[in-house]
Amino acid sequence: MKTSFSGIILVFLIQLGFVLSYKEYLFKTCSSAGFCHRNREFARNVKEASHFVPQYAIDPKSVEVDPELYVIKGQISKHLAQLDKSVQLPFQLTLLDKNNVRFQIFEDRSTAEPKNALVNTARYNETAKWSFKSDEVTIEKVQDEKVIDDENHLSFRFGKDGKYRAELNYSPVKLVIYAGDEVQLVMNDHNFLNYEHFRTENENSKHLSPYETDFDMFSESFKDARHDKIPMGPESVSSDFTFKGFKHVYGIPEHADSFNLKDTTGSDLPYRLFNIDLAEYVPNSRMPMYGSIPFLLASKPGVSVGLFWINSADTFIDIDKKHEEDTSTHWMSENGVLDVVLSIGDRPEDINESYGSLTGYVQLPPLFSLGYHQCRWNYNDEKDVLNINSLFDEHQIPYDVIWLDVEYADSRKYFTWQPDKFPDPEGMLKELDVTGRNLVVIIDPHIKTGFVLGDTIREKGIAMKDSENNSFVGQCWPGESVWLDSMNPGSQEFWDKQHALSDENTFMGRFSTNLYMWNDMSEPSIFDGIETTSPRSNLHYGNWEHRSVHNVFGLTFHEATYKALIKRLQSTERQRPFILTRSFYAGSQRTAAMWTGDNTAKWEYLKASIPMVLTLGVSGMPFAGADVGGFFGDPSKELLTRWYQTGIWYPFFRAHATMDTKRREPWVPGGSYTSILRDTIRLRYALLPMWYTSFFESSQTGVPVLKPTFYDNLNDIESYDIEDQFYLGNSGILVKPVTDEGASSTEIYLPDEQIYYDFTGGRITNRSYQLGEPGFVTKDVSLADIPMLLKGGSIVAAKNRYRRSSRLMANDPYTLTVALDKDGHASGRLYVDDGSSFNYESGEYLDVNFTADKTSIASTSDSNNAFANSLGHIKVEKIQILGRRDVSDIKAECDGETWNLNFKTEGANTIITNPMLPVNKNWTVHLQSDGNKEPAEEEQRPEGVLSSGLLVSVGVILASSAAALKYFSVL
Ligand code: NBV
Repeated sequence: MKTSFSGIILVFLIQLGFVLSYKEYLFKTCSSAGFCHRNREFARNVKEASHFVPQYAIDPKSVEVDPELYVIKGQISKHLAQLDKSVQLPFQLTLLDKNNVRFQIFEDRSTAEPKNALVNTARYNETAKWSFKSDEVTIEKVQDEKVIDDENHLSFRFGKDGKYRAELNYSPVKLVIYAGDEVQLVMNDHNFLNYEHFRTENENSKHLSPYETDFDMFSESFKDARHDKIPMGPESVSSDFTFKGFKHVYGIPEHADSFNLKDTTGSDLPYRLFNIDLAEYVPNSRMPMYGSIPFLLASKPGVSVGLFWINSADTFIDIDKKHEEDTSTHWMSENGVLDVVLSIGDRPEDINESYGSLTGYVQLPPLFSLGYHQCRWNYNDEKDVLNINSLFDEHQIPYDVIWLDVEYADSRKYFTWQPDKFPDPEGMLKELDVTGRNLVVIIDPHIKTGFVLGDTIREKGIAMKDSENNSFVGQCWPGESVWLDSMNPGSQEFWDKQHALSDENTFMGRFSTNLYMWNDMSEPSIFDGIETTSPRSNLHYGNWEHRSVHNVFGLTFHEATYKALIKRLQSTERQRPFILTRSFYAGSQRTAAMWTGDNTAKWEYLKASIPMVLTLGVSGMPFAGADVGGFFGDPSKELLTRWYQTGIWYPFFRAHATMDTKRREPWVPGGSYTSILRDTIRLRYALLPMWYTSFFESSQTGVPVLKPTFYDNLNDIESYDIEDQFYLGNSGILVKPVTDEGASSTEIYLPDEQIYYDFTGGRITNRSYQLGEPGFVTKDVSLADIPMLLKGGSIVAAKNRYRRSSRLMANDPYTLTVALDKDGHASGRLYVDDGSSFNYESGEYLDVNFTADKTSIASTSDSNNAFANSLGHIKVEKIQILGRRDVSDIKAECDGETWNLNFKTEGANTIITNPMLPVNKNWTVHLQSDGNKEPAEEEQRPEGVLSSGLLVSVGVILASSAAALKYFSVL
């Protein structure tokens, strides 16, 4: 076996710390990517044509609607003017569950003769098979009797009371989605539809339309890819889509860019989706990153629409916002079929639900994985791991997971332990388990050659192959490696075996059920690859070229791991797996969490992490986070503090750092910094009940876990651009992390006229904010402050006792915080299950609804199952009622009994001190008021009007210049 010299040098340099850094010239831009260059040229020529002649038309006679009104099929003729003949492209139009309209255009290439006889000549049509949650998508019956209206188009109604309509125009081909009579979304509005049909190089010139250029159709001019023979010639698919009346579009992660997507016209880099190892990425960029979700959400008051472009090849998306009212987009993929789902609803959540009905909703994570994760490259040995473990206890900081990066494995041969450094991994795991903690280890898809597992992969033929069908060999962390082809069904059995608990498996051992997996480098990242990844001409199972499957490969890898982990235990004992993946695709949310890769310890990366995580959330991938502290470089103490204060709001909360950084565990900065970090991490734990409830909701409906500001304020256009603050699910907690160095104040946007109670750091105060119209309020902040507000109308359940890990909090009591809205009402939800098994799927959980008004607070649940019934010992130990100081008597009523409750007034708030109400029972707390009480002197408002008869207490408030400060009330 040969190891190339350059490969050895590369691995050596990397080990010395000269890690790959982002070099623009390594990556294609639109002008150097053949298919993007050609499609942009095509679009430009079409736009400039004085008389555009449509090339694509549906032959009306070909259109068939099946008698049950489920599937519409037909042929699109692509006219080749020079040859005076047409290529037939079959299409299919279907209505799927939840207002999803799917349009597919195929090409029969069974007689095509490629330059490389080994490649599968069909267009790749299996992206949906990987991406969708099941093979069987529900096809709905359309609502019209008469779908074919005339010779020019067909149309059908769908949605509740037929409020939406899809119309397919035959010539030129256009698919139009209406809400009522108003056009919302048009496919091929600008005639950029382009489907590069198969032709040989010799006949190519006759196949070109006047709008086309033949740039890089049969050979690559991109420097590193010149050997690519492009065996199928040009095969790109593209179309434009116009969002009518929409100025705000979101999604298509992963990019280090703004939340509301930017105009890309005039730039050589439209948003690109191509999974690559972009080490040291730069913020504010349309460069591709580690994962791809070709899903876009557009919202405006009253209507939201979604576009899911089901394609796993290299893809560019141009966004044109230069139109008065509309946003135009142009989607271009290197190959595959044209397969798109357009969805429509009233609100953005409807679109999240529609998209998730196809690709699945986020897995309900095991509760521990919502706790704090401590990682670095590397914790060196067992002693180091256990020392860090006990330092957390010494400093009374909770955490749930410690992580091991590549160095734990013997010569980076995954599924082994360095024998001298990890002589007793099982003992280490058991010790972690005592305090409810877990270990995550890294397992990458590259496996060292000359190592038994690498050799087995080769022998079994389950490696990714090169274009000659030999196991592909490249350089990565262990040196020369092969890559598991997780698209090969034969690889699962091999992978299962490596993850099985058994005496023979020295890696997992027999008891390592608190060992979980981190799948890194799965783009796949290849040191001597092209654009840091696999050559496109490589082959996967089914003889599919890598170019067709590139973006979905990472998903197939972490799914293989998920399936293997599921099988660790007998079905009755199964635990929810936890896997972190770097590479992802639409559908990854079902089986993995992700993080945003190798960021840098600089303020701009901290700032960029918020819109990135929000984008992932609206794109169906809510279990996301960024490396807290920054992967490269050493953060200042202030930056580290602000990063933790932001990081506790990442759905996936992990600190990580590369090997040449200084240690920076939360106790390292020392003094007041450490006590701030302790409080910060404890706040994450206190709010775990709300995180878990938000994840549960997301796992049922696709709603993002971090809710963007505009979601609940669709009539306030300004809120559509807010990307630095968010709500924690439906909890009502509004957070504006501080991401500016030296900040002493911050501006928080209040998107509505609701009361917002100050909830800084999760603590109640005497202060609240209320504006007469949406606008900013200014809040002073010290380094210790995490700016948080609690929206009137919310009830939050928290667990405030310090425990060493989430598992140890299971029996802890709850504190409820009741924040009445301006009309005197509030509600909240608490979801609880065992946090680890799949029993919740068969109804074993507690789902509580809290409601409050001026006279009562009530808890109701109809959960009647063994799990819920076993929670009688878990009590509500405290109820904080914000802004009420007028209560004279409080009684509890539960199980037919009534008794008095102790309470006290603290500033503007009333605290019920020890109600001891069982969390799993229905109960009511009755509040009796003795009328208005005068506020303490220091709580007097300087001015303002009273919003309602309700007691609202406000201390100091600083209103921004812009917003009209209407209510500012104290009683
Ligand atoms: O395994 C080492 C690192 C890991 O720490 C990091 O989180 C990944 O994003 N890995 C990348 C390999 C290369 C880093 C330069």
